Amino acid sequence: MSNVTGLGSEGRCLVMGVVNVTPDSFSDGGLWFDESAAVQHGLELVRDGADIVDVGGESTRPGAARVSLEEELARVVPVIRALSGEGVAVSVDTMRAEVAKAAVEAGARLVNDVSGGLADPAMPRVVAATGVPYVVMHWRGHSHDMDSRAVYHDVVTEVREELAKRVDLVLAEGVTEEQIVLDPGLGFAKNAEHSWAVLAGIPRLAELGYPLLIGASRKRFLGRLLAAPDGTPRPFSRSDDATLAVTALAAQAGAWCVRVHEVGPNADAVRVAAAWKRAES
Ligand code: PMM
Repeated sequence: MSNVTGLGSEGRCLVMGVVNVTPDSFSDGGLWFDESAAVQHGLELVRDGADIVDVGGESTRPGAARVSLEEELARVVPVIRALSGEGVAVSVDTMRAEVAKAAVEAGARLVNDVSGGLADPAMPRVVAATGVPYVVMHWRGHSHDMDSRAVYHDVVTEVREELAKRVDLVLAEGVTEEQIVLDPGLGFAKNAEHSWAVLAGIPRLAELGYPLLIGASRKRFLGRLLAAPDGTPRPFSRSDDATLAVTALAAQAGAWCVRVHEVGPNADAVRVAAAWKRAES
């Protein structure tokens, strides 16, 4: 899928490394909260093989409260400006149109909106005006109560239908087909069973005709799978190998990009998947 504006496919699944400039994100909250630490971490992710660095200033961990617009801008814009200045392809992880606009002005080359335009109705129009790729994620509501929305009859069908509706809406607001990347939103209003079903459903989601981004890294459904015999979930700090397995399988299933915290091994995994696929053809 090399049709996404300005970001080629390199003949393999791309790797998006995560820099959360937050005090409270699920797995790395507080680690890169300082501006220069965040920039250094972003550069390290690129050295490890990241194609894109995703900079976010608002935690979406389950139960998280929102930050103010001013706080979010102050967290992400300087980091995006510095990384972009170093030639890094930066994406901004935000649900706010004003942050997306400021981020693109600071050099961001992709807008990653976990709400798919639902949290801020101005977002699709603003992204349309920028012309940068737009990640439209499946989302049913803010983090404080998203778990209560994890109710489905047939999760893949419903995620697909709800994403298709978002696509119609963002297209109507002026976003072009070439800008759109879809993401099923693992863990967002989805329990572990739903997240596995969504991964198995990648081929059906790909039928929508847009590149797919998959964000499994360190999520709760991996910790649940790897729980101790007494049922205690595996901590996120020890679920990177499971993330890697998802990356290899998602790449094999046709994902356009994976969003991960630990870039190096995942960058290797997507190369393995690409070599395997090349050998098949
Ligand atoms: N997950 C998180 C944050 N942003 N963006 C996209 N497109 N897809 C995701 O799955 C996603 C995201 C939450 O993870 P983190 O708090 O560990 O970064």
